[in-house]
This record gives sequence, structure tokens and C-alpha cells, in this order.
Amino acid sequence: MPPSNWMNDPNGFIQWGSTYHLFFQYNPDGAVHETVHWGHAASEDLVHWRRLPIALAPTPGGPDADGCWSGCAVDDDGKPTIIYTGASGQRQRACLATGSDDLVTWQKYPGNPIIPEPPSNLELVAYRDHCVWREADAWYQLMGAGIAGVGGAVLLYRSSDLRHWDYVHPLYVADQHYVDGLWTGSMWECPDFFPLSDRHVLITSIWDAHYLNYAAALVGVYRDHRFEPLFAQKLDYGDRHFYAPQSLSDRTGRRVVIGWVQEGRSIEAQRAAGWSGTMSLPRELTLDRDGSLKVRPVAELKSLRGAQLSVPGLRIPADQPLVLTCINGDALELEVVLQPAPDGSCGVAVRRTPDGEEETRIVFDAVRCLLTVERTRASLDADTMRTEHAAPLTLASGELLALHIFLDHSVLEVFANDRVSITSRIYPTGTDSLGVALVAERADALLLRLDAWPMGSIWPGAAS
Ligand code: DQQ
Repeated sequence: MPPSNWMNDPNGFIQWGSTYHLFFQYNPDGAVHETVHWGHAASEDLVHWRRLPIALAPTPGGPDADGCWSGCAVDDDGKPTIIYTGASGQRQRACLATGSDDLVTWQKYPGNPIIPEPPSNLELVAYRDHCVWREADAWYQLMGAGIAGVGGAVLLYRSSDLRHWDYVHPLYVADQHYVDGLWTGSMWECPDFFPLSDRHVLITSIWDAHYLNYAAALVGVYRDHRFEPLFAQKLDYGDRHFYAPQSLSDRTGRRVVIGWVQEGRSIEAQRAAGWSGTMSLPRELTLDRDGSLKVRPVAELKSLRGAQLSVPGLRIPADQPLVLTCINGDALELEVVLQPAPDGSCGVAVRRTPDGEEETRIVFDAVRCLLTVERTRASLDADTMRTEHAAPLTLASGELLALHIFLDHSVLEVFANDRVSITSRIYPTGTDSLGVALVAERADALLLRLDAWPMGSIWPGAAS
């Protein structure tokens, strides 16, 4: 997160030389989404970051007068180049900027906007955000869009120089109700499109009637500049708390994705706090054998681990939380391996008061095949979001439940069996909401192993 004020989407995520650069939607003047700029941070390891000056600011009277909205960064034969959405009044149009060798200072292209109008043959709900890549013959670009009365869409463009673009056709148009069982809304924001193993993945963020819902991932085949999805899923089951993700392929060939972790408290509370929004942990995406996505936190995060605490195997009695007195805190990493009873639920409670009045449970229900983050008692503050988040999770016969949990004050990121993630926000009120407990419901469960680490700061020189 920036030191203060508003942050939303990750932008221009790129590795330049050995350095990772992450730009982001940023309002330097308040904790609200207004007149957004491109903030900038850089890292050598995806974990420890340094803050850099604002990269892009709106130009009065220009096509981005009301905001430099989301976009991407590419390497144009050694020249760092950003393509972003310039917002002015109701118009949102593609703009370009080129950077210095260190990516710190940026010059806007005098010919902006580079795509002045949407395609004339389409009636669009909205149209913005960019994903650009190189193929043998040309540059290609996707813009997010929604076709009125039809559904979310990604529009394909082609260019030889990144400055002059020809509209090709929609790469894909969705049904506004469903794609393969997943509701995909009326407009798609922030497209991200990339090869993964022998498939292509299209990630979009599902917008509908001004509500930001979740990031969807379609896994499919890209051929002849058309995309055919074979599989659709949520990229993260925390819904609005993991939105507008952007990914890169780094020098090791890994696909790493970061999303915007939106607040779950009132606008007044965000203003009073003086800040809003964080980035998620960086996650590595791979393809599972069944064609779905696997997700796990990047291995570099282990460098934040403090002294390890371990709990040996034990039985967790049904309906009696087992408080782990040796582990507590609000910046923790937990690795927990459990054997659920076939007719019960089991998991972990975090940010728990000693009397259990406040707590957030991460619970797997073996009957419903659901992993849930239960926020009903996450906070005594009724103005915070306390709905449940649930992810489908079916364990194979004999498979154990492997939870990997990262807790960072109000940010909770849960990974299960490398298959699903749930990103959530919780706002406990108690100064003693720091406890950790093991829980089993309806039937005893077994703990096979639990390792815990206090987590250090990502800002060099800062206290944890
Ligand atoms: N946020 C940006 C837009 C994008 C939206 C504006 C998604 O470019 O569509 O801050 O959160």
C-alpha cells in the first residue's frame, strides 16, 4: 500500500532487467477514487518494495484530464511503453506514454489518444483497460468492453508501432448471464490474456451496474485470433476483495498475478483512516491436469518469516475451539494440515478474542465440499462487511486439507491445496483480537501439522 490515500488496480506490472515494477491506480489527494494517477513501486524479489515517484498524472485539458486509468506496460524494443486509459468527462480512450531507462519518468505521446473512438458498429456499455502483447507479425491489444444487452467482451486491435491501431474484431463476447456456469456480468474490466502451458487464459473483472464483482478466469484455446473458453472459474473467491488483477511472465518463466484488495468498510471509515486499498500477495498461476488453474503464493514470501512455531499432531474435539496459546498476532503466516471428518467441518480461527466474541473462521465442510471464510463475528463494528466467502473444494479420497493462511492486520489471504484462494478483509475492534484456535464442528478432526511464523515488513528498514 502507498503511505496514505487511495489505491486501486495494479497497472503496468512488468519485470525490467531483474527489477519488478508495479504501477497502480493512486489518488495522492485523498482516500477516495478521484482523479487517479499512476503510483509506482519496484522490487527485486516481489516481496520487499521501494516507493518511486508518481509515474503518470492527469494533464489538464488533455484526454486524461480526469484520470490516468488502468493499463499495461510493454518493452518496445528497449523502450518502456505504457498504454493506459485516459478519462475525460464521460470518455475513456487509449493513451500512450514512454519511459526513461529506469522507468521513473514518463513522457506522454503528443498524438494521444491513440484510439480516439470505439468501433462504430458496436453498441457498448463501456470500453477501457488494456492488455498488449507481441506476436510475430504485429502488436496486439485487448480492450475490456461490454456489448449492450449481450454481455462482457474483449475487443482485439492490431498495430505495427503501438501508436496506430486497427480494430480486428471481438476476441470473445460472453453471454451476460453465464459462461460455463459462471455469471460474467454486463461489462469486462481489466483484461489480462496470456499463454499458460498448452492453453491460454483470459482474466477479466466482472462489472455490472457500477458494481465491481470479482475476477473471472477463462481457460481455453487461442487460435486464428479467436478465443474459445473450455473452463471458467473465479480467480479468487473473496469476490470484490480481489479485483482487477494483472499478471506478468518473469525471467524464470513463472506467471505471477497480483490483485487489488478492496476495503470492506464504509467510505467514511476509509476517509477517517486516511487510506484505502492494498495489493494482494503475489501468486503463481499454473495449470492443473483437469484444465483449471492452480494458485499459490510465490516462494519468495518465505523471506518474511520470523521464528517458526510448530504444533504437533492432535485431535480437535467437535464444537470446542482449541486455543493455541503459543501462537498469536495480526501479521502471521500459517501452514496447517488437517484430516477432516467425512461428516464434519474443521479449520482455523484467527484474530480471535480470548472469549471468542470476535473471530474469523476459515472452515472446510467435508459434506458440502466448501471452504468458507466466516466473517459473521469478524468484527463488532456493524459498519464492516461481514458476509461469508465460499470456494468449492473437493478433496480426493485420502487427500488432506492443506491450508496456507496469510494474515496481515485487516487482510486475510487463504490458499487451500494450491487449488483455491479466498482474499478477505476483516476489521476486529478488540485490541486482544489476536488469538489463533483450531476448530472442528459436528465431528472431531485431526491436526497433522501446524507451522506458524510471525511475518516481517515488506518495507526495508521498517519495523514489523
Ligand atoms: N479501475 C480503473 C479502470 C478500471 C477500474 C479506474 C477497475 O480503468 O476499469 O481506476 O477497478
